[in-house]
Amino acid sequence: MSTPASDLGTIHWHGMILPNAMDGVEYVTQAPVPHGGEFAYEFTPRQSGTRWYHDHFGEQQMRGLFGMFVVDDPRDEPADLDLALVFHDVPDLPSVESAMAGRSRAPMVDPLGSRELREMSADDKMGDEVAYLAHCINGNAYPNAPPISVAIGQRIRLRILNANPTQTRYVRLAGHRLLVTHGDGNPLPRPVMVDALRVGVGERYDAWFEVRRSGSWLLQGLSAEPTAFEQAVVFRTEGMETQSPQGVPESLDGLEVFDYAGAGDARAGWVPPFADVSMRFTLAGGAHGFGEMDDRRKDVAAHAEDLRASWGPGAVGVQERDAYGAPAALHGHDFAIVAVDGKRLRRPILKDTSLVRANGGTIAWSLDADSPSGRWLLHCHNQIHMMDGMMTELVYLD
Ligand SMILES: [Cu+2]
Repeated sequence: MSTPASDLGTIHWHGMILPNAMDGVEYVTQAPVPHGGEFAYEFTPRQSGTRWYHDHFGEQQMRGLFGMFVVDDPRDEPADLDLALVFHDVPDLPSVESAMAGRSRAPMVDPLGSRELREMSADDKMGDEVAYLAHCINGNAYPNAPPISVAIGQRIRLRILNANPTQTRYVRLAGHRLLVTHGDGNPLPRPVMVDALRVGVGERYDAWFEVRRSGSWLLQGLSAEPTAFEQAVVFRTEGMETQSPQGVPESLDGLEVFDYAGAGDARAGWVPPFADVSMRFTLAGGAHGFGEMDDRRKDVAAHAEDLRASWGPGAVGVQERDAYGAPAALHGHDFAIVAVDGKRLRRPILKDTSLVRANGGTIAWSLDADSPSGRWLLHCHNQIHMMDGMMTELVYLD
């Protein structure tokens, strides 16, 4: 009798450059660990910053097998308070089944004033939406989250991870703007001051603020869900314990929202930089219309074979066109976002996961093939799309 999937697992160290055998992908880099079994992951971090790990097998991540870890960088500016904040939501598991079948009735929850809502077309609802029962930060749903005490003059570093398996999350701190300094653990080419962060599935941002006055403020994850208010935590100064915290409006209208074009100083006109290898991926199609790359159902091994034929050491250009806003992730590498929607970034942004705009958005990555050899997954980090097959491999030829 085969072991039920719920009894098997791996740990994937998202975006970390490490020996391929430590990458934690079932049946690609290792056999899944059975219930009660053990697997020793050993690696020396080559990258610093805000990172995360999660299961890479079946629905385990959906069931909560994930966490943040931070690799300290001694060159980093010290903060008075350095906070790890995992934004996560408890999925309604039956809705995952119907989402996998493309029959979900769960709503789309992009907040008012968001790009996703503005650009949404009538047939964007694809039946692949997951419903969520609770919205949390570090395991707590507001108002049950312990408040965070701060003091005037303190500089606070927020390390924000969106661990939701399917939804982009917008994050705001009432009464404050946020200085974004790092994306996916990597320093941005230049810090960016924003009103709100757009955090795709699997993305991390480090954002700073300074406490300039006394008060009580909510840090909130925004969505159109009626219970979205649960994803909040209070920051307050001494003496503000009885004051009800200031919140943020539901709409993002008129706000400066973090995006790659702004952070990377996008300019019209783009010529692909030199690359030994260039590839184009179209994210669309699939059995239920949401799980394919390149418009044909990929047998991972067969596709790896294709790539083996053409993959060698050197610079790589990857272009992705997307039908519906996918967080594309690459294992074992950092890539530079060099163009978004046909505009080149004067200051490329180093990431391991990037949101491709829906309905024809494009993004271009440039990376050096200098990671350890092996089989590195490239996939949509929306769990439903990934489980439906939106995945391929970049394979190094030794
Ligand atoms: Cu991941």
